[in-house]
Amino acid sequence: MPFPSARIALFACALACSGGSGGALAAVHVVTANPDMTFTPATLTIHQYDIVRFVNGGGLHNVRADDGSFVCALDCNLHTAPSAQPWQVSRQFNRLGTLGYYCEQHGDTSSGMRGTIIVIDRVFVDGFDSAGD
Ligand SMILES: [Cu+2]
Repeated sequence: MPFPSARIALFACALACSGGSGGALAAVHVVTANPDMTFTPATLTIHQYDIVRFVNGGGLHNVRADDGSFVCALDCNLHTAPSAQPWQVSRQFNRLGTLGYYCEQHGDTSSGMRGTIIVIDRVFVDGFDSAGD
C-alpha cells in the first residue's frame, strides 16, 4: 500500500487549493499603455468576469475595442479621446472569447498599438463547480 497519507494530503489540497469559496471574486489585471506605443502585456488571458485596469504609463493614448464595445481614456463615457494624462480605467469582461483593442492615436483594428484580451470560462479555475454560469 503506497503512502496513504500522501493521498490524503493531495485530496486536502484539491479542496483548499481550488479556492474553496467558489471563485466568485473577480481578479484585477493591469494593462499599461506605454510611452513606446505598446501595451503590456500585449496579450492577456483572464477569466470571465475578471477586471482589466488600463493604465496610461505615459504618452497620448486611449483604448478602443475592435468591436466598439468600449472606448476609454479619462473615462469610458465622455472623455474617451486619446489623452496624455495619467488616466486609469477599469472594465469587467463578461463575454467569453478573444477581443482585440487598440489606441486610436497609434493603432487601428489591424496594426500599430494593439493588444488582445482572451476571456476564458471560469470552469477552468473552479473545476466542475460552474453553477450559475
Ligand atoms: Cu497610443
